[in-house]
Amino acid sequence: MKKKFLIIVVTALVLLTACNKAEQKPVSTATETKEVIFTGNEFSFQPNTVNLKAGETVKIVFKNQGKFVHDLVIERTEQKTKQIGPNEEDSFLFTPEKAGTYAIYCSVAGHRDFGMEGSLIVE
Ligand SMILES: [Cu+2]
Repeated sequence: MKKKFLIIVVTALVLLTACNKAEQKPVSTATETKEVIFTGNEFSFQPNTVNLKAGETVKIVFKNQGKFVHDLVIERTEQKTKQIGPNEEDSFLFTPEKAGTYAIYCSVAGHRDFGMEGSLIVE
């Protein structure tokens, strides 16, 4: 009787271990790159303030929903989209190294003065 009980316990343990092993198997180590999508028109970005984490790579996507050519530039970095026409989009990967506020703006002449700017707040 005692032996039978022991066999059941051992079988249960073996099954449990097998289950745990299956669960611990890594599904995927690749993490998806977070996308931050900005739309632009005459003359603003939507959204115009976005919070990011230092050291975390994000894909900055800019979609032109206006009638003019626009781009998206991150101040103090070399990073920007191409100047794109209506209904076009462009993107780039951005990894903010340090905490702080990075201005974004459209570099087409006059657009920033008309309000085409915003902020990336890096924590
Ligand atoms: Cu513009």
